[in-house]
Amino acid sequence: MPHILGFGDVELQQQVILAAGRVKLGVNFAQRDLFGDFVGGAGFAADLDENAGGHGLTLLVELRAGWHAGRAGAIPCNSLQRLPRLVWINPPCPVYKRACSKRNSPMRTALISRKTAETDISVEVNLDGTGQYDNKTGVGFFDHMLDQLARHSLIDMTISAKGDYHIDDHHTVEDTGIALGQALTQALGDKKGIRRYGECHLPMDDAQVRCALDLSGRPFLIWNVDLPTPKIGAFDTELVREFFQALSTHGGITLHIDQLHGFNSHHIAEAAFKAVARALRLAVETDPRKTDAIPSTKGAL
Ligand SMILES: [Mn+2]
Repeated sequence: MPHILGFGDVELQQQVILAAGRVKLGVNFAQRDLFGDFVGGAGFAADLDENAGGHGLTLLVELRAGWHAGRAGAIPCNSLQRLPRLVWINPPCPVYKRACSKRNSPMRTALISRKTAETDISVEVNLDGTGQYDNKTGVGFFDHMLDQLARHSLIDMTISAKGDYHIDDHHTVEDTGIALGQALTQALGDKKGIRRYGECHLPMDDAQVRCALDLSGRPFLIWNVDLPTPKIGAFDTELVREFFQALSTHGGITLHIDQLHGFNSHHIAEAAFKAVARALRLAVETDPRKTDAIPSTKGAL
């Protein structure tokens, strides 16, 4: 299936169906073929997830055109390219996790839609991607940095944001960090089999920035970086720290970023994003020596 939508929460399934207004769902929790009478509308076709077995709460819906489900239900979608391959609308329920753990390679993807009075943001990630990106936040230098983050983490990233630019770029940058952190948290799920830790010393011309991070679930930012100019083009340099603070908090990341050298603000900021990207790449990757366990003696992260 080229484009699928996964969710494991009956209440949300009903929201999607009501909002779409095009499909009917017959649910019988005791039967394996409980989704047999899911009737496709103009844009929908449905299939039973064969891996769900008798659990009955995992449904994969193939989206053929026009719609995908966001947090508030189904919303119009511009093109097939914008459709997520897999969406977890909310953190997977235990039954959904059980169903996923049966797969040979569970999809580590997420979509977050976050709307406030200040910003309207959607973030899609695929941790097992190739570093493809399409980032449009309305803040030019920030897009350049997000592109670096995707390219060098190999996490596919599609971010679209609209913010209250008439004030400044602060809310847009901070809230994008929040949404991206939430997406990482959701895509990582229970963190089974990941390496957990990552680090990188990244040079860029005059700048060298070191990142050491732990996907610990315990947010903590160490920010030992001095950007010598208040602006990079039109961008307020203090927002770099704001972004990483939000990413750390909502991604549950112990995130240490230290500048070792550098006098050019653009180079220092870019080296920071690239260092975090390379460290993230290591940390989210599967450890082939221990694929079946959560990397903690506590048994949870
Ligand atoms: Mn650059």
